[in-house]
Amino acid sequence: MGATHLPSTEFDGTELDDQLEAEAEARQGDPAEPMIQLLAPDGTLGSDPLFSAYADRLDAEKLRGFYADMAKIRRFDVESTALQRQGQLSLWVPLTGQEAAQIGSGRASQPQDYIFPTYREHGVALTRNVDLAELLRQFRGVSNGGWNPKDTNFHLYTLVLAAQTPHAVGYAMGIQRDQKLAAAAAEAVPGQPAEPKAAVMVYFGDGASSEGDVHESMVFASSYKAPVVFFCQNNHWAISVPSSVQTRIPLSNRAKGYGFPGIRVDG
Ligand SMILES: Cc1ncc(C[n+]2csc(CCOP(=O)(O)OP(=O)(O)O)c2C)c(N)n1
Repeated sequence: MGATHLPSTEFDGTELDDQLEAEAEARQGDPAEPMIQLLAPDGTLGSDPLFSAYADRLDAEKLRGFYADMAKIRRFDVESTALQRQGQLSLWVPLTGQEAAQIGSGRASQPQDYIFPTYREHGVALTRNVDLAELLRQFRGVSNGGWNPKDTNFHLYTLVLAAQTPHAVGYAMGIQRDQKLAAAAAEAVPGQPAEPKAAVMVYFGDGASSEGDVHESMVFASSYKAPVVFFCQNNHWAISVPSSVQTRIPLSNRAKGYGFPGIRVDG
């Protein structure tokens, strides 16, 4: 897959990832399970037995880079909202308050990974080097607006709630099959470098979590052990419906029912 020009991201596959999976599995299922929160609202740095190890690997320059991305995308978001109010854009979907979740997760993705966004992942788009002007063209309704997903491995926005989740799982199952073929080919030709492992990340909202598409996707992902991360951004509202109506338990607890790890993070 393409996107080799993307900046190398912050984490690569290490033994920490295996630890993370085991820890996440041990933690889930408890309704009193606290959120993972490294930074308190007053800016105090807390600690977490597992996740602090990831934070410790980020030096000051990388942390400043995260902050710069968050500031940049906030500025872009404010300007885009103004453009919508001026009638220049037919629609704008703000990301205010979701900057950290988006920049953090986007910067954790690898260039070979493939991202399926909703319509609100402008911060993730920034981390994947999508031309932000293209986002504006799409929301202006320019008929040839949009970007070529192959350039950045960042899919076009999907406005039909949850429709991207089965696409993402299908894509992940495709990666799984390609990698099996590549591994067999590499075995046949000694010395051939192995393809880097790739995964899919799919975003959706708390409201979309009630759609059948999400349920079906999670069943398929689990049954086939597809390399996919379901990234639910719970901003507490689906237009006028509060998240308390979508679920009686923390959404991350649902993962256990499907048979894969789920963690709840303060975004
Ligand atoms: C299949 C479908 N049903 C309804 C809508 C109308 N709609 C647009 S956004 C939205 C709420 C989505 O809430 P959530 O999934 O929490 O995401 P958020 O917009 O809060 O990021 C709805 C119902 C839609 N776009 N697609």
